[in-house]
Amino acid sequence: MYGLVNRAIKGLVQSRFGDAAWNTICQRADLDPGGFVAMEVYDDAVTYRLVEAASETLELPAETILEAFGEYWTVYTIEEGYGDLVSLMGSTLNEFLDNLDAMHERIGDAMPDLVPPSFDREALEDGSSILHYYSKRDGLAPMVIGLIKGLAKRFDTSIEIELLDGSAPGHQKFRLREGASES
Ligand code: 1DX
Repeated sequence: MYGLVNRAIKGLVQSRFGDAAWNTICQRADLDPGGFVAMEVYDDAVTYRLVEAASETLELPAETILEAFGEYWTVYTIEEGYGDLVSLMGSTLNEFLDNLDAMHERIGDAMPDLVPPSFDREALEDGSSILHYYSKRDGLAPMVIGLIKGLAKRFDTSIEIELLDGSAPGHQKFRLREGASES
């Protein structure tokens, strides 16, 4: 993944747990604590190692870290200058979700090594949605939960999100209920 992802993990850890925690995590993951270049591509294994080392160091489940990271990403990328693109892609949560693939296409035009996930939102009659998530990467569903929660905050709405069973390789489904009480 592009280094921007690993930089964001660094930002999350340093802001919540401080420099010492970050240095310990890098040591455990056998990585240079100095950092990552945003537009350089790193092996996905680097990111997975960071999450694993953070989980061990902070004594938190990897899922908790991934979810916190997803939520942080929605704030971090705006700070890093991608806010205009985000604004362009929608003014409501559902509109934004419906435009996520277009957004990744736009980013991919400039960043040819991007391996973006794909999302497809199915609106149900009762007003809830099924969000289909397709990815070449394993184990990142908790991060998607955080991403959606972060987006809900950004669009000033509340959301209930639940991972549904019956996933196929590379395909997971979530149920979204907007306007549900904050979870
Ligand atoms: F709900 O792969 C809201 O490297 C969402 O399954 C979900 O393959 C917002 F550094 C610049 C750069 C660069 C901008 F300049 C990426 F190169 C991308 C900014 C997306 C904002 C995907 C990051 C692939 C890197 C992937 C989880 C889970 C998608 C991470 C979240 C908006 C982003 O992102 C999976 C890669 C950006 C950039 C956004 C992503 C790669 C998302 C979302 N993805 C790089």
